[in-house]
Amino acid sequence: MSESQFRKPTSRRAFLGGSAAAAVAVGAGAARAAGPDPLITEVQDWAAGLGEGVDATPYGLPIRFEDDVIRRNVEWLTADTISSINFTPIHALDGTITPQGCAFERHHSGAIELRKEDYRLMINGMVETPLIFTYEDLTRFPRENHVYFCECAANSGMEWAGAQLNGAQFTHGMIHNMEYTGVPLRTILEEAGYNGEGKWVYVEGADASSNGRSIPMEKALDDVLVAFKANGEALRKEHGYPVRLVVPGWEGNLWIKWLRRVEVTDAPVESREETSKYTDTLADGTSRKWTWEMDAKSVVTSPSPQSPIPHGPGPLVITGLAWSGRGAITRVDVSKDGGRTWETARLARAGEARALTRFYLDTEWDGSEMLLQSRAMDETGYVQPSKAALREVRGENSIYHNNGIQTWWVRESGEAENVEVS
Ligand SMILES: Nc1nc2c(c(=O)[nH]1)N[C@H]1C(S)=C(S)[C@@H](COP(=O)(O)O)O[C@H]1N2
Ligand SMILES: [Mo]
Repeated sequence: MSESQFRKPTSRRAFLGGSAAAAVAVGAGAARAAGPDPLITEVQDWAAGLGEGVDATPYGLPIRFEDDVIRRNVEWLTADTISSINFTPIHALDGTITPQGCAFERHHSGAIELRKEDYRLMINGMVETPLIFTYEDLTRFPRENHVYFCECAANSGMEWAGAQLNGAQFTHGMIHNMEYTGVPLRTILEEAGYNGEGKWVYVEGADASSNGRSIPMEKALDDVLVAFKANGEALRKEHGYPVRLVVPGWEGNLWIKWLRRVEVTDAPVESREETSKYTDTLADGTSRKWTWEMDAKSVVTSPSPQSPIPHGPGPLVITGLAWSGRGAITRVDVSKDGGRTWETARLARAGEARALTRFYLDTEWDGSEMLLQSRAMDETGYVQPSKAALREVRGENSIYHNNGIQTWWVRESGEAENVEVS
């Protein structure tokens, strides 16, 4: 757009300085201007010419002012980016649905490109009729829509030994929450003549790693989906285009991307991904195995280290996310004093089973420092534990399933830091 012929404020910076000095804080954070505000009294660039036409953006990206709302990786963790992980910018999102474009990725051998036309899904093993489905075949079965979170079991895994990564994106960002469209795995197993004999399914992807995992038949017949859409559109390449498995409430590693085969078996396969990985060794040398369900967990997303408080004392919205692999979140409490006292937060909507729940604590900040925490409860009565309580049971050798209570030390300046309280 060309320069406007109308008078503009000399510079945006000068304007911001002047405005801040002229504004008087009133009531709920609103400002009463002491002098004329050029943003109101002057014709601005955006009103002095034409905007873009509808042919400019056939498929839209976020406006450039939001270009810091992106996936990030942790460099020391990501020496090899092919077999690696990045993190959802949960500190900058609101609501519960994660846009695919910034939803964390975890690949064992990189994100592959697989055309729908080349897609095949094989059902074999203990079924009457082994079958092969094309993508189009899958779209002819009755389908369902559900919102579920997908959390990598290693989410918060770097925090077992103590507070380490400085930001909710890094400590809790191996999670996303989408609306999936797909066919129940049960429907497809029945189509192949599953007769109740096989007790497990072994599921694997078309990528070089295959990421094979065993799933007990009870779960496979319950709520597992063979999904081909997320948030209304095709899965993105990095999330398994054209078809991925959705295993509600269970660790992300079971959510096979580029799903190519489901084998009905009478016993688990004991693959790499379910023995040497995704198993936690306890202090006494024994190991926890088959830890499929993700325990109830929560985190304050703002304020947090990447989302400091940008204003002084007065009204403050504290917000965060809570979830449980066992069902719906029923309550979230927030503490400002490191867990000594708790206030019950407001849930934006009633908790839904195995999906993210957004909570808010609309509060008055007196400007003093806070040790902010959140604590989730789910419909089974489970209460999110402290990190100390978790370590007592699990020791410090674990990587996976760290659902301990997170603490942010919020300073008087509004800046926040990852800490632990004892
Ligand atoms: N085929 C295949 N499926 C896979 C993986 C993989 O590397 N290959 N990674 C798994 C892991 S460990 C996780 S946490 C989730 C991550 O899903 P996302 O990349 O869509 O966030 O996918 C799982 N499914
Ligand atoms: Mo994972």
